[in-house]
Order: sequence, then structure tokens, then C-alpha cells
Amino acid sequence: MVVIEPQTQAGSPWWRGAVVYQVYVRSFADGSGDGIGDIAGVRARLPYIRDLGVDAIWFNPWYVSPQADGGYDVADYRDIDPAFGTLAEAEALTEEAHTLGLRVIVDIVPNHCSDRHPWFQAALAASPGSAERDRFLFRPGRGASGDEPPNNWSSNFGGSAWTRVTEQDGTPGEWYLHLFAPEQPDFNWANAEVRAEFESVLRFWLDRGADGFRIDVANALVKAPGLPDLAPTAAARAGDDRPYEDQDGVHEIWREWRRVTDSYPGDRVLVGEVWVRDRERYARYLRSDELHAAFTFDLVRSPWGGVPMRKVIDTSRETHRLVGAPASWVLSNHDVPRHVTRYGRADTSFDFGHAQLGVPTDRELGTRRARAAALLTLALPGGAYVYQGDELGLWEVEDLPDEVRQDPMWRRSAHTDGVRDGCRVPMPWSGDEPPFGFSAPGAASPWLPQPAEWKGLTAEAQVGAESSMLSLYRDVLRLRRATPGLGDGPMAWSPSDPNVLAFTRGDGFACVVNMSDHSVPLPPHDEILLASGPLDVDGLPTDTAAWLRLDR
Ligand code: ISL
Repeated sequence: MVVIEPQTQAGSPWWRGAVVYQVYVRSFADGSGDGIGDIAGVRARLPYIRDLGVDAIWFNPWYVSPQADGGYDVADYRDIDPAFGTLAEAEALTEEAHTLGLRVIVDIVPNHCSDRHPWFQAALAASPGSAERDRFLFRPGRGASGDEPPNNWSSNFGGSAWTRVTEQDGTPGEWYLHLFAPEQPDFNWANAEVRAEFESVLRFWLDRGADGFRIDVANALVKAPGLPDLAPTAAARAGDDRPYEDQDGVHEIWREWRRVTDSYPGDRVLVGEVWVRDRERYARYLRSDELHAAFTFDLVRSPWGGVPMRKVIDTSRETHRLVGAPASWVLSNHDVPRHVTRYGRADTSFDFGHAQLGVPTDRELGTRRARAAALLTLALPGGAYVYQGDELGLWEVEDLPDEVRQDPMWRRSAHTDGVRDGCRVPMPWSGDEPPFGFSAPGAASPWLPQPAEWKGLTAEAQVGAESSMLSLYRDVLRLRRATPGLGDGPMAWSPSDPNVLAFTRGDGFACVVNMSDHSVPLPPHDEILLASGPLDVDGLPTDTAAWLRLDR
């Protein structure tokens, strides 16, 4: 078996420039034939991930879970959900990935657990004021009979962030906080047992070879003392200055976690999901004794265009420079509409809570831009994430029947916000019709139906096809490995039209992305290493990118 050395710049730890492939296990490949992706399916497809040319894999939560929120409701942090397999299989997968030169990042969900977690069940059975309840955020209600929630916080999935319990004697009782679904009670991070438990869970996975953790909602664990109402200020509405997000106390947790990962051999990493808009406050999470990296979501939010994207790139560079951390570029993940679809719309920006479903899109345009975006993000300084299916050019499936949708966001927002099932549709691997090799013949149907038009987008159809998205990704990633100036390190802008992004990396490498409405000439170069689409007589056409070796 060929062992590929993970990409490392001289003197730079692997994670500073890594390309991480995100595997949404439920939708990657089904080994057991029940229509649900699983670890056996991932193991069978590991060579595909190796051949893509990435450095690491991040697995979305695979723990025991009632799946009220796609596994982000964890009932046992030390075991695998039977739908996905067994702990022994997860261990074997990790070993096999390592043999192929792929590192493994495990998703950890510390803000909340499942309402089926034994600790929450014990809290429900115990009385107000008990040690069991203190692991969560139970509070008496407001109003004469306590039938109003303790404060005005809303759940990220819609509705109040509080649910009232019935006490053991049958009377209406306390309320508990859940920033997400009611099935996801928030932990009380002021409780020492909670902290000790998570330290032990980290060690459990580090002992099993995990190379790091993707930390779910890393900015939300600590809440403001006294759980005050959300002030009706502009800042709070815009997402800053909320008493349940980005509290100063959260950083002590990341310093504790960093001490744990640092105590292990090898470079084990902490990657945070930090949706914090204020740049200086975001950078605090990346101080040298806290998280190693955090997702750079700015391109997910940004509209397509040279002017806004240059601004995003510059702001991100300044932000990361404050703390010496690398950026980790993201175009899509399991929570946002796929970028082929976003980039084909009239408004190409994204934000949570904005109705997006069914907004008209031009897929051909979106695909052309997605190809250019691959060259852009994989040439920018730092690391990058590739969400499974990005490399196949999959689009957002927007016409899922209501009855198959599983996203709690869809249900709790009264069907106005349903952005998350459509990017989680099972991968098309081969063949002419669903399940496209996702499951073996004769298996149950995939848990979400795949569009028949994905026939042309299967991995089998794209492998070796010269102009396919898969071939583009493989070429880009192969060149990225082979080009010393890429990944971590400096970049410099070259003079260009404001709607063109042109920059150099290392010694003689340039990336040019034309987002203007006309073709532009390429700068003098020795060689076109790669282009996202055909060039024309005038040079680089609209919505096309090229990687160049410059004249020396
Ligand atoms: O919902 C949001 C805004 O209204 C997001 O900012 C949300 O907080 C963010 O996407 C958090 O996502 C993560 O935690 C969720 C889970 O459902 C997502 O899949 C996960 O990525 C709760 O665990």
C-alpha cells in the first residue's frame, strides 16, 4: 500500500495547510444496506478519499444518538451509533486512514447532549437544586405560576430556547435551556463534572488515534451570569453581544482542552466552529494556547465577486495575523446550501434565517463559478475544507418532499427555513439510477432521495473525464501538494481590475480569478498549470480561474 505523506511545509505543522475532507457519514456510503451511510461504507471508499488528494477527514458525529439533529444530539460520547457501526469499526477506520496517510478529525459536541443522555435522564428524575440538575441549565419559570420561560432567548432552530419539565410528582416544574432543539439540553459549563467528563471524552478518542476534534458551536458553551434577557439592541439582533454567545469565560475551556491535546504525541488539533462576526473577538479563539484553527466562514457568507471577496480575504488575513493562526477556508458544509446552487442565484450571499429554498438558480453558471472557487480557495494561504460532494459538483436538492425532510430547523421554523436537508442527500457513486451505488443492489432506498439527474455526476462517470469537477479537484489537489508555496505561508496581490483576484504564492506561482464581465489577459507566464475552464482569444473568460507558473 502506498503511504502518502500528509502535506507539510518545512517547519510548519500539518494542520496549518491541510485540506480536510468532510464526511457526513449518514450520506457518504451505505455498507449495511439499510439506506443509511455507515462506517463500513466509509472504509470501503477510503481509497477514493486518498485518491482525491486530501490530508485529513473530518467525520460528522457518529456517536450513539436518537438523531433528533443528525447526530448532534449525543446520548453516549464513547460509542458509535448502531446505525453507523461499532466502536471497533471506528478504530479500524482510523487505522486504515492512517495507513493511507489520512488524518482523522472527530466531531465533538460539548454545548449540549441528547435528552436521552443518562445525565439528562438523571436530571429529569432528580429534584430542583440537585447535583444532577446542576449539570444542565434548569431554572424556575417566570410569572406567578412559573409558566413563562426564564428569559427571552430563542432557540437557533426557532421558538423559545426553554422547555418546561414535569416533576416526579406530576406537577409542572422547572425549565431547561436548549439553544438548539428541545432534544438537545445545554450543559452547564460552570459545573466541574461537565468539564472533567469532556476532558475524559477527549482522551478517549485521542487514545484511539484521533488526530483532532472539530468542536461544535465553540462560541456558545458559556452563558452570561444570571442568564439575562437578550437586549433588544441592534448589536444583539445582528448576532453580536448575545448573552449566550462568545462570553469571555469560554476561553478558559479552550485553554484546558489545548493542554490535553498538547499532552499527546503528534500534532493533535482543535478546530472550532466559531460563528463570531467581530474579527478581534473571533481571533481570540485562535490564540496560541487555545484552538489551533477555526472555520473561515467568510466566503460562505460572501457574495460572488472580486470586490467583496478581496475584502473577505484581506480581512481574514488581518484577523489571523493578529494571532499567527492560519485560515481554514470553507465553501460549503452540512449546514448551508451547496455553493453550486448559491453561485447560480441572483443574490449569491448566504446567511442563516434568510429564506433560500426555491430561489431560482442557474446551475451552469453556479458550476462554472464553483470550479473557479476551487482554484481560489485551494490557492489561498492556510488550510481548506472540502465537503463531500463538492468534488462532484453536487447541487442543493431543493425539491425534497416535505415528508422525507428530517432537519429540526425545517420543522421548528414552520417550513420557512429548510436549508439543511438538501445538502445532505446521499452521494452518487456509480450507475444510471438511484441509489447510484450509495447502497448495494436490493438495499433499502437512501434515507433522502437522490435526483435522477445526478446520473451524470456520479464518481464513476467523472473519474478520468477530462472536464469533470472530480478531475479538476484531483488535479488541483495534486498540484497543491507539489507546489511548495501553497498551503500555509504568505501571499501577495498583483495589480488587477477590481473584479479580478490575482495573487502570487511562494516562488513564481500565481492564481488569477476573473469575476468581471469580460475576458482578461493573463499576466506573463511560463506555463498555465491549470484552468477551471477553457480560455479564449482574449485570455481568461468571465467566472474562470487559472493557476500559472510565472516567468522567472
Ligand atoms: O443555526 C444557526 C444560526 O441560526 C447556526 O449559526 C448554527 O448555530 C450553527 O450552524 C451550529 O451548527 C452546528 O451545531 C448544530 C448542528 O445542528 C449543526 O449541524 C452543527 O454544524 C447543533 O449541534
